[in-house]
Amino acid sequence: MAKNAAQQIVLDDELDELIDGLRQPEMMISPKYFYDERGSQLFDEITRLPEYYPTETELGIMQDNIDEIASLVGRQASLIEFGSGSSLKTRILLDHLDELAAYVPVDISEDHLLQSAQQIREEFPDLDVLPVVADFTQPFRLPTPRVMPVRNVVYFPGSTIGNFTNDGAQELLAVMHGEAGADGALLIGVDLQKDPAIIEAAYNDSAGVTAEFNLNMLRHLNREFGADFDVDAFTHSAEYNEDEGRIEIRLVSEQDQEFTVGSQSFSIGKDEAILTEYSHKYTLDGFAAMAETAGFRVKRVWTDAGRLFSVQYLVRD
Ligand code: AVJ
Repeated sequence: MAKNAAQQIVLDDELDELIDGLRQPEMMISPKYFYDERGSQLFDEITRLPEYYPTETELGIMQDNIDEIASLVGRQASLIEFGSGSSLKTRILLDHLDELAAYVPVDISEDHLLQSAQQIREEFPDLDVLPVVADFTQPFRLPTPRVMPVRNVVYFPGSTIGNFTNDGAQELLAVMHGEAGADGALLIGVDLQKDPAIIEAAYNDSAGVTAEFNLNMLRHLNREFGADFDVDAFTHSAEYNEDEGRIEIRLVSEQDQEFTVGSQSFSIGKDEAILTEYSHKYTLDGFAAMAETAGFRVKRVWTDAGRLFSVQYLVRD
C-alpha cells in the first residue's frame, strides 16, 4: 500500500534504527517487528499452546483475585493500558472495576488500537474509551475523561516488561510512574524465574509455532522494508540464560550468506545469529528493587499455586 508523507518519515526512522541494530557486535532486530498481521495471529496461537504457561496462568490469577484487585483500584479510576488491550484480562478488569472514569488504551499501531477500542466500546457502551496513539516508552499526554478520575491506574499485562533490558525496564517504569501521577498505581503482569526446562519449553513448542513467529519477522521486513532475507536459511533458537534470568531468542544462520535491508548489505556466517527478543524472568525481590528505583512500592503480589507468574499492584510513594 502507498504510504503518506508522515508514514514514510516513520518508516525512514525505523529503517535507520533497524540498520543500526544490524551493525551492533551481535546483530539484533527489535521484537516489535514480530507483530505484523500474521505475527499477531501467530502470537495469539502461542498464547493457546500447552507449553506457553504465561497467558493462562496470568488469566487465572486475575480471575481468582479480581475482587481484591477491584477494591485496591477503588471506584472511578482511569485505567490506562500500555499496549492496545483487547484481551480477556482487560475484559475481566472492565467487567469488575467500580464505575471506571475512563479506559485509555495506548499503542503505537493506530489501526490495531482503533479497532480494539471500537470493539471495547461496543461491549461496554457506557464506558468512556479514549485511545491514545503513542510510543509508550516516551512520556505522552493523557486525554481528559468526561468524569474526573479518582486515580490513574496503569495496566501492563503479559510480562511485556520482560522484553526490556534492566535499564529499559527502569525507564519504562519511570514513564508509567509519571503517567500514573499522584495517588496513581501500576497493575502489572510479571513472569517469574523457575525451572529453566519449563521456560525453555514455552519458547520451543513442539508444534513449532514460536519458530514460525520468529521467522515471520524476516518475511515482515522483506515486505515492509524491502529486505531480502532468505527465510529458509535461518532457524529458530530460544535458550534460557540463567545468569541474566532471561530467554534469548535468535534467528541462526544455516550458512554463510548476505542480505540487504534498505540500501545496506550485511553478511552473516554459518551459525552466527540475529538476536530478536529477550524475555526476562524475575524474582519477586529483583522486580521490587527495580520498581523501587522508579519510585514504586510493591503493595500486593498475587501468584498461582505453582509460582510460575505474578500479578503485582504497585503504588507511588
Ligand atoms: C509478549 C513479550 C510477553 O516474552 O513471552 C512469546 C513474547 N515471544 N513467545 C514473551 C513471546 C515468544 C512474549 N511477550
